[in-house]
Amino acid sequence: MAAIPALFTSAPPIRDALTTQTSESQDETVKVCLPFLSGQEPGTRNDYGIPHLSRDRHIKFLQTQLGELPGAFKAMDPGRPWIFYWCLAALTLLGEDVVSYREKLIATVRPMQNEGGGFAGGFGQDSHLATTYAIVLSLALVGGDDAFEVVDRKSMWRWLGSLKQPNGGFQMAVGGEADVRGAYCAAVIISLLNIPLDLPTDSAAYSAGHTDLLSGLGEWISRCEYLLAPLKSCTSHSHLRGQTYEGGVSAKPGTEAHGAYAFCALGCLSILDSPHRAVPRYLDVPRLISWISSRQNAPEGGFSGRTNKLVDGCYCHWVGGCWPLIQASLGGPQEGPKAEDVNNDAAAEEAGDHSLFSREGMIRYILCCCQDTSKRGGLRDKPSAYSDAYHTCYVLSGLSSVQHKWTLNAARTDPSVERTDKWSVSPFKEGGQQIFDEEDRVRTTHPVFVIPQQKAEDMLNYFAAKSGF
Ligand code: FPP
Ligand code: K
Ligand code: ZN
Repeated sequence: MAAIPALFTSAPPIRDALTTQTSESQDETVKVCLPFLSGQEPGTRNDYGIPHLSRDRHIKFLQTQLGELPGAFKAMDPGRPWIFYWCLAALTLLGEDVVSYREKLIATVRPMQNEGGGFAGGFGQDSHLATTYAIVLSLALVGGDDAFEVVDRKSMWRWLGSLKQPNGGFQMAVGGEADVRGAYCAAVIISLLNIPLDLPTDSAAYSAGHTDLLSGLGEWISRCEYLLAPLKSCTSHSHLRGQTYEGGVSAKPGTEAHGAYAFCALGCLSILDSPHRAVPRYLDVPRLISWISSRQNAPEGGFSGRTNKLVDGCYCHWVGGCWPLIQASLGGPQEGPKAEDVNNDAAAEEAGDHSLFSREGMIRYILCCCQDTSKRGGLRDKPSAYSDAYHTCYVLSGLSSVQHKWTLNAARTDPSVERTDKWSVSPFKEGGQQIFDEEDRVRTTHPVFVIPQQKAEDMLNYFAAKSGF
């Protein structure tokens, strides 16, 4: 067995001597993770000291999470649509066919759609952007015309118009808060369902001078780049950006930067236009890279969501999933690796690893620390936490993103009509050396839509064939 690099088996060499509650939680986290990273926990490991993916256990865990759900009308739990998405997306990543859930999903989500547009978390509740996003993605995952036809696109268009704010952003629900989640969810929904962009004339945003659903959204996002007010006055930066203190993205202007919002901002911008155009137009990319890079920890190898907080498996997606979008923002359209080179270790070694983060660290954190290898199965935040559907979905999405390389092949030519670019994906071999076994590879998931590329295209193509409603 190859030795596990000391970076992942020892405490950090440089320490801040000041003890605080923050440093104590950090020390505790390292203590909890080290036995898992250094192979002291029981279980089979590969030649690199990494446990295998407990695929069957995770599949059973997800089936239980989905199966336990009560019948269509019984529960009023606003979080149910999320469970559908998390479980269906995670099962798909693990290689399961989720088409068999189609009828059950259709029957369950149909009554959640409101006449006024959008979906609520339960029958009789108000529509919410997060719920609607989770349901639209779930329908895309099970696929098929019957699933697509559940959505009433005309009332969806009216409802989205009522969420669009005079400042360009989106409220999560009518009269609710506007934040970057809303911007991303709305952009995904508008794009996948091919919602006509013309704003309904009774929209408050229309009265404020906006003409379409997506106008002013990039500018609104640029105002979420974390801002430290006192620095703003002493800079010559453009008024759009201000002087960013950390370089991350916050939920809404003036609040703390968090990884989940960085992903939402990058995802939304990559829908507004090709990432190499939209991202640098609205965000300060070097500072964002600096902030995102600072999220990865050693020895844990995973990512934290914000400065001075702990690693958590779900950030393997929210932060880890930023990298393909950052890479595309920097490199612009290019050819993907040639098929013959991908499977040729010497060629992969020569091509090198130009990743801006440690793929090895991320893989180690996921497979060593995030798997519940007991009978329960599922993936988790960290070894001291229980597995759940949310972490199972996002840890596996992160695993997929680190095991593959996404390339932006061709940018859209007319951003006012096209809402996607051409992407391709290939297996990633770290400098020709793959530290996980091939049997532990999961399926690919689109870097913007976070469902398989084919599933996103099926939905896009279905609705692209409809002009108007
Ligand atoms: C802090 O939680 C977490 C947040 C401030 C962000 C939560 C948002 C998401 C997970 C993404 C939502 C995205 C969509 C598409 C709806 P915490 O304080 O418990 O965790 P922390 O200590 O790791 O920051
Ligand atoms: K957390
Ligand atoms: Zn988490």
